Amino acid sequence: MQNKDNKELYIVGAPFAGGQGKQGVDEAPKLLLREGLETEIQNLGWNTHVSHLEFEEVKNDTPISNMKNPRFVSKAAEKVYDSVKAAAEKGFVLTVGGDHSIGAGTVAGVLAAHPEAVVLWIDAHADINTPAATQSGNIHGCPLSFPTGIDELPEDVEDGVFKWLPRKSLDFSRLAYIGLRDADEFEKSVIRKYNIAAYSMHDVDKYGIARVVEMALRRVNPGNTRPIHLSFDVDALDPFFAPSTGTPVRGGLTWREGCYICEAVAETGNLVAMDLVECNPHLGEHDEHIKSTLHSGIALVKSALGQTLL
Ligand SMILES: [Mn+2]
Repeated sequence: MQNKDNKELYIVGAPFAGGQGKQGVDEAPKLLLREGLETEIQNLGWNTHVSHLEFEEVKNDTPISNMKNPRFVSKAAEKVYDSVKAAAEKGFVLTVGGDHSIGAGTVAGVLAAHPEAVVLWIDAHADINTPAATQSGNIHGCPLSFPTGIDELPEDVEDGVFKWLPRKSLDFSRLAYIGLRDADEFEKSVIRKYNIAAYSMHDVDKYGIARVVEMALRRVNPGNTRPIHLSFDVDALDPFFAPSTGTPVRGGLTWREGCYICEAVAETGNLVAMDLVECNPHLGEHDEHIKSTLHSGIALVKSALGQTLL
């Protein structure tokens, strides 16, 4: 359980772009801070501590299974894991990406500090492809395959790629999705096979966002006893509100629906960690697109950290 008097908040900047093919997503942490992220958090009563990770390129990083940049991503996610674990033992940890491949590290890191934690994955995509099943080869579509243990990488995997990551630390009964609208056939089969709590945009349309959040939390955290890790991919929002992102998909959450999810999770009193990923300031047609994406991200973080409308 979260110690509610602990107002120490660790911002881990994870400027990593190697989990997908588009440059620019690595510039988001610095830009979000420049747009006032830290000050806004301080204004909500948190004591902030900021660190920025650095990731070393890996030479001759040939594919393993279908994964592109496997050694680079594995090393980066391990670095994220170490920082997130250390921070989560001391207070709230906000990891700012970077692409969503760092989620392998944040989920494992939060679970190392809070073994009972549940994960809410807010995303247009399910990000649970395996190294063999991924069509694109981009590991930002695979992070959940590792902590759930379905990745099927052999024990003696080349260069120990993702060997550092504790497998099966995340039980499927403790993972919930909200906002899905672009899961591929393999991911749909995984969701069905393991009976994962998955709420697509169809469910948001049908039940409304309040009931969806309530149902998701009831499925993975009945009794509200477990700590919560909220991993928010900005592409969960409709591209109208977050156009500057690598894999935008129409028909997403509105600004208010996104903020509502964060507010409702904050209200549980059990949120211990959040990721904000996939803001890419190189994408978008003009400056307004970039600004609105960054400000959507900041609004989500504030909503998760205690800001209320009244
Ligand atoms: Mn994602």
